Amino acid sequence: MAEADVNQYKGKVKPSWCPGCGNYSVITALRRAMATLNYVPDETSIISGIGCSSRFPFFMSTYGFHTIHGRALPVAIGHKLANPKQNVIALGGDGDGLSIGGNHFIHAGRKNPNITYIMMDNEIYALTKGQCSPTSRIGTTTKCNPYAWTADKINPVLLALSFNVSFVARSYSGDIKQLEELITLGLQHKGFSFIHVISPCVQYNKVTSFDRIKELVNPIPEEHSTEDRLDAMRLAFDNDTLYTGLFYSIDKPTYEERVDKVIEKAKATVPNGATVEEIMKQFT
Ligand SMILES: Cc1ncc(C[n+]2csc(CCOP(=O)(O)OP(=O)(O)O)c2C)c(N)n1
Ligand code: SF4
Ligand SMILES: [Mg+2]
Repeated sequence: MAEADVNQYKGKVKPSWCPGCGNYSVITALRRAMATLNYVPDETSIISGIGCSSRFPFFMSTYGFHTIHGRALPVAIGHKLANPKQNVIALGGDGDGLSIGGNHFIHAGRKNPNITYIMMDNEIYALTKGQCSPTSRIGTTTKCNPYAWTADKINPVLLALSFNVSFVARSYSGDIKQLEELITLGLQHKGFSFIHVISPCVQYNKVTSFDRIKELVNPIPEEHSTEDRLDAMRLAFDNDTLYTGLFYSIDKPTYEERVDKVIEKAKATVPNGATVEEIMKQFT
């Protein structure tokens, strides 16, 4: 089948991120991945929280939902359950997904809904002009923390691996080709696919710049088995190297499959046309 036209995914609103923002690479890579997989805009929903990165749905021609801060994942999961044929992509920033939405990230991963989650990590709250986030490095100074940030950073890849997310990858905005490949794989994965993207903010985070990240990134060694969770954790744990590529990918039942099984079981015990009272009798 011929590859779809990438331009069909462009929304009516042009991206309004600052020139040089890492998020431009993410939107380009996602549109290309969707074209490769022949995604139909009407059959795709992009659901975000709040933040610079979360403005994303406005810039796409798909269905979109710009929810509230930290709530992209529960809305995306509900949407997928109600409409399982829809391609559902949740996305947002490090603040959105690890501060206020941190709880949802953990519980979404455990359930394994068949959705993709892209976290654009600039190690800062950018929309609100530069407060430190859960991925800011200890000692970071910003206008809001003029002396030093005092907490250790969260490692999103290690966190996802700790609760057995079924697909875990990392890339960065300076490598669109790799980003596109990983997003394509993530979209094809059956289950929760988490793609952590180091996506520098050129305005409010001078520490995590493209140049600095370029020095730290390295592809995951070829001998790594993507079914080996412990080895994936060891690679993610390395603080001197930011490994990029596919850390982990396994097959396990999705949330929709698990819920369907429960519905089937319940239906089998209830005669057709039973009243609520008759159903309740089973439990008394
Ligand atoms: C309930 C709630 N709390 C706080 C805010 C303020 N707020 C908006 S965006 C944001 C953080 C954005 O950081 P991140 O999610 O990393 O996105 P970025 O702008 O860096 O892409 C905060 C704290 C809000 N909009 N709603
Ligand atoms: S403030 Fe930072 S994250 Fe927001 S659009 Fe500008 S460069 Fe991107
Ligand atoms: Mg951020």
